[in-house]
Amino acid sequence: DLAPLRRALLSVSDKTGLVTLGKALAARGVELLSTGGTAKALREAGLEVKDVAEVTGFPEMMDGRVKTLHPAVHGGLLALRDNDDHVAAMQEHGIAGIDLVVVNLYPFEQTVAKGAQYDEVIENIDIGGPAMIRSAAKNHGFVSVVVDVQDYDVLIEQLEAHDGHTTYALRQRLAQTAYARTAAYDTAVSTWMASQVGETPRRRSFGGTLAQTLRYGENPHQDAAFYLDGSNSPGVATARQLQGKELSYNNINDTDAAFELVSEFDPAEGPACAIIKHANPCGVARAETLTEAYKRAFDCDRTSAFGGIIALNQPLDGATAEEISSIFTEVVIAPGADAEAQEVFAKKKNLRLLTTDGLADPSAAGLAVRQVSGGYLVQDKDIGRILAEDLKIVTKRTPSDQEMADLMFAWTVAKHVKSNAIIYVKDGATVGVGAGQMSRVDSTRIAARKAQDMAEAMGLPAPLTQGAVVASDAFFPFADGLITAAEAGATALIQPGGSMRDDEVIAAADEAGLAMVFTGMRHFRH
Ligand code: 93A
Repeated sequence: DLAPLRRALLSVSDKTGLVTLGKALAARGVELLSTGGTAKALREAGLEVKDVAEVTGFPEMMDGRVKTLHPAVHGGLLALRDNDDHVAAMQEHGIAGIDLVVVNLYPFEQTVAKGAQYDEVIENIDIGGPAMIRSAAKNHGFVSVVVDVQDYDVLIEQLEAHDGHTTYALRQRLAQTAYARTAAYDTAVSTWMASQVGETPRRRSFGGTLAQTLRYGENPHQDAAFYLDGSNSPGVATARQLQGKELSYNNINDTDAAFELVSEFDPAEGPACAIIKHANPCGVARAETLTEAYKRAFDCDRTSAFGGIIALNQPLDGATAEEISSIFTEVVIAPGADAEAQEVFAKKKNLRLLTTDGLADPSAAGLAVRQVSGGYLVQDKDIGRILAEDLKIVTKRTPSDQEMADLMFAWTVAKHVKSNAIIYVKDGATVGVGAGQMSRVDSTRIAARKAQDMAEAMGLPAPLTQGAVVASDAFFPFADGLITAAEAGATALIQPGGSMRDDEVIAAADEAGLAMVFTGMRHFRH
């Protein structure tokens, strides 16, 4: 770790906590440098402060637009203290190192929020502040940067605990916070400017990199673009497209849903296939071979699978490609495709084939962002996972081993189906999916009804829901949903539990001879 802090540059618009911090620094013998208003506030509290103007040799000018933008400041922030050339340059040009920067920016967001005129908003775009923050954060090996009044206490505590210096871990964390602040600040500026000039998907910044402007959005009258967030995990954003037309907005959305779902199934445990339509699975299956997995997924709902998006958890082979080619499919995504498969698909010019380097990691933490009018909702990604030993058997009957395996499979699929989600599963394949209904009993009915339709279309003696298990993404509020599932032929159920009427639901399950397990975890998806 470093020598104790010697010089700090304080330049803050929000003066909250400034004097306390200044006193704590001065008490440790740290020299204070400041810009106009900040220096004034510190002097009024009796502290000794050097003006940045004295350091730069230039007065603050142009209404303060140019105060700290000078090599004497940025050299002092950016110089690598252990680099001989950098140290020589500091000596040659009379630059002294700055070990700590405390900056909070012109109140741009507040100025917009109070409805200020255009010129006032422009004057509140801070340039020198973000520049110092970014310089100090880049050089976090040597420099501490504080952009949040909330972090003053942590800084003071560390200086006391570590003899006047900061730890690398703290400087690194502060640097990350600093870049998050400047990114958010620039986003606020660009969002406001977009409101002035009219925003379009390709012009507005979302904190990502524009990867592609799309032909249109969810509908042809909507303009659209695809942004990358810089994370480099296998998925639709990083996949290679081997053939086919350009991906559309809906293709990208559905391909993402398909690939995230199929990635839940470890290839070491066998092939799996998911078919997606309108962001919901219309068939998911595991089997001995990839071709079989595809066929069984297809058999869940052949009608909906037409024009679907297919994701595989293993490289596409020729036989599976042949099978897929028999109907119209929009996109196939898989962790690879062999030469034979590519040859088969080459005949289907419009079919888009995407390959990835492996699967997505379903346990990788991350954030999920959704827009609402006037803001964003941000939450952790749903990486909740239930193991068989976490389940609570609540009925008289215990699920058989086959039922238990199917219950786990159904529960995994349920996480990827829009609420209210009801999934019927038999022998490792979905046989009925009820998605996106406002009432759980409707989802239960729709899934059974579709299985009935499939049985008729395929000439089966009975729908595949006979003897199937059922997963429900949230608890059954009443017994009616469960009774509907039992009438469709379900033998076992998995659901979170936790309803006021759990007793009624359990009694109905016992009466129908069903086995039921509670997960204690919900998987809403909207
Ligand atoms: O107008 S600026 O973009 N030009 C600068 O060189 C500069 N240096 C610091 N704004 C600049 N600042 C900002 O001034 C800081 O980010 C801080 O928000 C504010 C502090 O000014 P004062 O100390 O005069 O209150």
